[in-house]
Amino acid sequence: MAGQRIQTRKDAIAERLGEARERTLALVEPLSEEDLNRVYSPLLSPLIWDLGHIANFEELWLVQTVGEREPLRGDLGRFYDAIENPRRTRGELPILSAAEVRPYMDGVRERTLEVLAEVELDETEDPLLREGFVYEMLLAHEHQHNETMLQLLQMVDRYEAPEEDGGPAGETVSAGPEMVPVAAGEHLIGAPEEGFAYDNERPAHTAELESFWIDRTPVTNGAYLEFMADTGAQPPLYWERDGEGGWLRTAMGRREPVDPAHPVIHVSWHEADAFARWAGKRLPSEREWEAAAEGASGERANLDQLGFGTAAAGAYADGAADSGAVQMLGDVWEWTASDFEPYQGFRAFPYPEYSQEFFGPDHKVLRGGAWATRRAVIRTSFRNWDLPVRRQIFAGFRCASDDAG
Ligand code: AVJ
Ligand code: FE
Repeated sequence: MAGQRIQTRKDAIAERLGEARERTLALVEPLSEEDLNRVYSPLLSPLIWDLGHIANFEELWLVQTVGEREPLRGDLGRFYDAIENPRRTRGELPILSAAEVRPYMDGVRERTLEVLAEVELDETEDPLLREGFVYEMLLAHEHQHNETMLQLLQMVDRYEAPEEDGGPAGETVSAGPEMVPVAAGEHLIGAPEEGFAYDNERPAHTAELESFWIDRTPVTNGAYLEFMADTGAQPPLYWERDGEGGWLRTAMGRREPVDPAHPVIHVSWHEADAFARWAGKRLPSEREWEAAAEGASGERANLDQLGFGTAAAGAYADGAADSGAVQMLGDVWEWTASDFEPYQGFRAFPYPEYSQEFFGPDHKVLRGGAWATRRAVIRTSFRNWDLPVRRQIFAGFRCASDDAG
């Protein structure tokens, strides 16, 4: 019986690894070799680097560490180390070419599946293997790199998005108050000990919060246009004048009128913070955000790259949090007021370069995931972070307030 159960777990892991790879390859399928190698921005790696890095990270953890085997291609690892090689230098590294990277990805995957067949996932004290932790980490890693790839794909002219079912186009838009209240009291923050989560989500703890109000939906393009008109603020990334006083979105080489009903996206933390103050509000702390997100549905949310864009603010109301806030998960990452700091009792696991290297006042926390985030990555305790000047990430925001405003 136990053998049967383990086999099922291993089959499920193998299937999910396959599905993750299918999506990665689908995203780059329309691109030429030249597109894959092209450096579009010093802020983003060429796509070819992401592909090699995904496979090299898999080799490091699932073949070398778990399987105690030698790497296929010697010291390749040093060029795919994200900390050693900042994004602006990745276009110049002697990494695998478009012709070499696919066989390398396939070769690593073959060995990953060999090791998976041998490994003990249940009757083990090894925290890396228990409940398949390292496999969950690898799945999340490939999924998360899809999102960095999508950031770059926003700059690719006439990029043809892969056809996916179940996009947000047909979702109805709910009406409701501008803000919803969250009662004072203790709220559970962070991820429990069981199940996969990143080290930065642990340990779980309670936070005593004052009562506060939070916007029911993410801030819209329409509201952001008012803010721009009133203050002279810059437009979000990928907006251009249409020549008649309006604005166009130009991501992926398209030119579409900005939809005032959709959440604003591709704004920096500084811009989000300035908007909140202009509106007489503030950004929520990350703990307030998590409290307001309790009960939000990850199933009824615009995630997983399905529609290749946002849904209108107020959509997916049946996925609302207990607070009544909608779209806490999906559509746009939401900037919070908080610096990325460890929770009290934090322990780096399994490697300090995922979170620990980034703790401190330089990075702000984002919550909730975006349309470009794979569904399996996100949960209400998930913490993302970036520099407050960053605009190429899929980030918007919603405001909070101490009173009803
Ligand atoms: C959590 C999105 C900030 O992209 O730098 C990918 C995720 N870490 N490979 C990043 C990550 C290692 C990370 N973020
Ligand atoms: Fe990575």
